[in-house]
Amino acid sequence: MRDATEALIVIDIQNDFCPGGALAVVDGDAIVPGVNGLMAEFDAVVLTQDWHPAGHSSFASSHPGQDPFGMIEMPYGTQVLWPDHCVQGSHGAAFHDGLVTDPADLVIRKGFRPGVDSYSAFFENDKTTPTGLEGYLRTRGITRLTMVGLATDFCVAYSAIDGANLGFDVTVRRDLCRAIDLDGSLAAATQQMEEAGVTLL
Ligand code: VGL
Ligand code: ZN
Repeated sequence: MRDATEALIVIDIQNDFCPGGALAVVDGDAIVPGVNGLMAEFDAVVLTQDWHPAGHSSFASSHPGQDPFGMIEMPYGTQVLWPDHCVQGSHGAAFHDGLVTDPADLVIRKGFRPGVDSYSAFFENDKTTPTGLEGYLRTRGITRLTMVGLATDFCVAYSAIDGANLGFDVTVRRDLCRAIDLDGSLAAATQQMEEAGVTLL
């Protein structure tokens, strides 16, 4: 059988990132039909799922006196504090109902360690703890990645930059992503993706 070479990486299309969810991204659900339609064009489809234990250290509620969207210093660097979201097993952590999941070869969960957040599909926010996705892709002979999903300026951007730095040929379909855009985070993430050599379509 021909080796797979090109994977579609579908980032965090979960209820909590869609309208009505705990950390809703404006129009987050609007990308679902387009993402579904793209799956058949790829040798491999990987879904990522933000998957936090209750009381996760990225939740503002875990830090007395802190509000969502504030910042704190963690041992691994500055961390944005989020509303409680994508708690393991909750409806919010489930994939959006309209997302077709049967074609996925792999679902990679991230953010399950209580003390460290994980935006990227490749590394946790300490930038050293791997999720295992790199090994999966390499052992399947995959060299090219197309990324879509939520949110453009956090999990998509971190995944795209790490992928490019690992030597994958990475394209982000911005029409099939939506952003949180916290204090200019979308512009900053766009610039960092460009600098990392990510192709932005
Ligand atoms: C995400 C913030 C917190 C994302 C996940 O999927 O972009 N953002 N957890
Ligand atoms: Zn999260």
